[in-house]
Amino acid sequence: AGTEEDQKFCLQEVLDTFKLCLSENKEVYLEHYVAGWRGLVKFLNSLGSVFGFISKDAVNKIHILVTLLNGENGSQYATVQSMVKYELENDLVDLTKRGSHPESGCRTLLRLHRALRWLELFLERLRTSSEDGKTSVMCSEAYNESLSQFHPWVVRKAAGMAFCMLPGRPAFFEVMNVGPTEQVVAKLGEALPLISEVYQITEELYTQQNLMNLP
Ligand code: 1PZ
Repeated sequence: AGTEEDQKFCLQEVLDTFKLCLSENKEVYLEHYVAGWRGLVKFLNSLGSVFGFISKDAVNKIHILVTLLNGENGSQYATVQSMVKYELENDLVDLTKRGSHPESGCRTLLRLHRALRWLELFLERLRTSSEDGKTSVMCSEAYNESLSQFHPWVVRKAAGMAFCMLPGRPAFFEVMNVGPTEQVVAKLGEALPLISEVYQITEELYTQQNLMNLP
């Protein structure tokens, strides 16, 4: 039997987990945030092994957060808000350079948070693209506008090469596993505001707490 990351992707599932992310008072549940990423990794894996170096990093970060969630102080990690408060109050974050806490929840989540902006930009392009739109172009445009600024040259280069291997829009929509094109577009329209809200809330929290540049 394969691991969870090998199972078949369904966009609906990811949509559902991002729906569950927000509490009534707009806090972000880490458990569901992580589950959302798991779903995305599943999707990436079903696109082929050239994306392995990307999904490997994402899986690694997911595991760091899950370990914290299941650890002895797991209850402090219920939401992104409680995680930030707990780690900052207990000096568990390397703030200016890497030191004794290279795998804090705060810095790990920041990496996924930055990637979430890429996702938002990419999915919005997919949603509004025409039949013959090039996914590789949409993907690299979204990447260049967001995540790339945090990556060294080698990673940007490797990412650019991987993007070229993306399937065309029809095959891409097929892998999303939600039915005909119009339904995929509708689902994307549903998912995007949720992803965007989770992103915005995290962004505001991190900016407020001055955590945007964690090493
Ligand atoms: C559909 C095509 C997927 C394209 C994904 C676009 C993102 C490209 C990112 C390529 C970088 C992967 C290599 C690892 C880089 C890490 O150095 C950085 C920083 O972490 P650090 O080194 O500081 O610990 N990691 C990241 O920036 C997180 C990247 C997560 C990417 C998750 C993508 C999930 C895709 C979902 C597809 C729908």
